[in-house]
Amino acid sequence: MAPSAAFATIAAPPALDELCINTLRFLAVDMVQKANSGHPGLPMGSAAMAYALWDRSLKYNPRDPHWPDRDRFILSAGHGCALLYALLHVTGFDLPLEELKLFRQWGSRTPGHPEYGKTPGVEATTGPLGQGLANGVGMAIAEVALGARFNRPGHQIVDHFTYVLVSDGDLEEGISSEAGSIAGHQHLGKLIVLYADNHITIEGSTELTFTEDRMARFAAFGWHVQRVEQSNDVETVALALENARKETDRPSLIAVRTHIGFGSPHKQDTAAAHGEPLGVEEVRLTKEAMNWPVSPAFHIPAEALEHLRRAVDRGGAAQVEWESRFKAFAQEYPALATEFQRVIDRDLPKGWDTDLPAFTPADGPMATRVASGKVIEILGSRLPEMMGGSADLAPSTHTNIDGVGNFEPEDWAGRNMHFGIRENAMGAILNGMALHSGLIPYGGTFLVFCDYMRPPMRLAAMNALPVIYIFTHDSIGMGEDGPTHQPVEQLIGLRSIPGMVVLRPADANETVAAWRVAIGRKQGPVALVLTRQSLPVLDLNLYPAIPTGVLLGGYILADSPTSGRPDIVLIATGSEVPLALEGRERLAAGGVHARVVSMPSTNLFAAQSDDYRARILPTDVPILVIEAGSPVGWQSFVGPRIPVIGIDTFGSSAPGPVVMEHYGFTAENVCRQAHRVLDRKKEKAPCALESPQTMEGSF
Ligand SMILES: Cc1ncc(C[n+]2csc(CCOP(=O)(O)OP(=O)(O)O)c2C)c(N)n1
Repeated sequence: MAPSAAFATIAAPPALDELCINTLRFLAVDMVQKANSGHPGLPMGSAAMAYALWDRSLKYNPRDPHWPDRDRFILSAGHGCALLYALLHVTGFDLPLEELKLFRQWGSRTPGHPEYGKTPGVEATTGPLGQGLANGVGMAIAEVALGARFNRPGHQIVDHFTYVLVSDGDLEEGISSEAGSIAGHQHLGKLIVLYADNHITIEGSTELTFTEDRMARFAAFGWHVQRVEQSNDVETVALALENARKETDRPSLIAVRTHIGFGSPHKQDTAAAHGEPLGVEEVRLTKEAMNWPVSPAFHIPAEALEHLRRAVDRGGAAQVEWESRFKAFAQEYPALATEFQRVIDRDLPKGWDTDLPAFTPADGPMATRVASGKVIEILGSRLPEMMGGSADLAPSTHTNIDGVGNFEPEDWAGRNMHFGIRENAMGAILNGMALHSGLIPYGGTFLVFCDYMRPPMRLAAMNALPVIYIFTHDSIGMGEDGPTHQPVEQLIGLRSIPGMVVLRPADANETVAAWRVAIGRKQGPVALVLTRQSLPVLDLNLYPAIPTGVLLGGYILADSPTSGRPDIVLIATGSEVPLALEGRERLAAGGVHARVVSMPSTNLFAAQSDDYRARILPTDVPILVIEAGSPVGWQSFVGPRIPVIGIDTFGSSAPGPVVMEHYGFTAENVCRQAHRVLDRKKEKAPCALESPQTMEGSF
């Protein structure tokens, strides 16, 4: 599809092109040299192709970096960010030259790798190689999904391209195959990837490690592939981009034979140009060789700036043109236009969470994954922006929404996504969808496999992206599949990601409340950690605190029978809450008054006032924690000497209840350990009629 008329550009004469490209090159060189840190090589080699894109076809408005129908540009090779900052400055984004001079310095808007939210025009935080490419796939998915939902005959209000610039490292990372395969399968024709094919990585030539035919590989994924041999030939790159845009049925890869450190007499085409400043002398020699003034640094020729800054008028006109089209759309489809604005702003419709189900014990024991599936059904029907799926585990993770169809090339309006067994790409695609805006993305797998998507989860948290993860089979209680599938250290791993909210609900009703948190959180990811095994439904008549308590992260589920101070507080999460309740009964029979605190989210609880936390966990009352996961982390959270019934080894293959019992997750052991906490000298505690058979857990 060709760019809209309002976006047609007039090519500069070749000499002016070269001046503009060298402006970008030397701004990057000077930034890295001044910071004495950074990566000059990729910017020097890729400046021409980036210029060809930004000057000839990229649809963006430097004065409004958030305009919904702009083209997206992601620098997946984030280490080359000096190039991106140079582009943003010269084209007129709010990034003054002063900021370029503060590259990589404390408090600047030009950090060492692009950070979403810090620099206007940066569409994604990049640096961990491969992630940006998969983010681009997510953005391209968001574009077609929103187009399918909102576009009407004669009204193409969602109609933009997603461009990604990748390096060898991006394509070496496995995620590029995961994401490339999905993009090809989905026929994402408006995804265009420029590949800086410079044959160099940090350790030397790509001949060392990377010798497959990359073009054939992407062609096999179903991509349209092109090669450009002369990276500095702006017209050829522009033509390849034009061809790529015309190819609407397949994503495009354009491999451009670039030269790392282009122009540097001693460092071009060597790994030395990759990750360190050229050096004062080499900068001088490079500038002389390319007929560029050696000083002052950060030189921007007036003609180049004048030409590049035309982006402001051009982008402004493109936006105005879109806005007038949107107005016409709004006149014909007012409700749809209001809805479009709502989802782009990630506002929730009124009443989205009214009358969510209240489960009763009469519903029978229910796994929290099953309860979650029921909530997804309801929320999915109320929130058409909910879109997601699973990494080939939907029947287990209960992530599908009935009746909304599959997202597939024949039906981009479908909302059930099949990511295939590609967790890393799934996470990064969800990030891309969230970065695009207009959708509430979610993805599911077994909790143990969240390790496969840790890199994108970390980025989601860093970027405060509203992505929802549904992790089922949440403990050794999942049973027969054994230690490879039984998560132990994953819970603390997730909780330790700054900005990630983890919720491990104790029953179906806590699951409803957990979903309320997840959908209501507009900034930052939420991980829902759910059981495979059935759990009793907690009676809301007996435990009325559940719906509001979950929102606070931890709350008193059942207090000591006397209104006074409890003898002990039992903190439990998820499937261990029923054990704590039963343990409390047994303790009561022995005259010990226990309070049960359900703590579905340590993250949310930690965010409450000191006052609230002290009310729930009085500082002078002993505590026992019960959680079928690694005990690491609890002590720093509740106190250094607090005992935990947890697991400090891997699980075992056997039916879930057997495994749980062997690792000490029984009401009897809860009772016994509570007695030990209260009176370590006591030999026998009145917790069971027979002598205990269980192991004690990592007490
Ligand atoms: C996941 C990940 N692993 C390792 C790195 C460290 N690293 C940064 S750039 C790079 C490779 C450089 O080669 P290439 O991608 O070809 O970039 P170029 O040399 O062209 O700048 C590596 C290993 C990283 N940023 N991300």
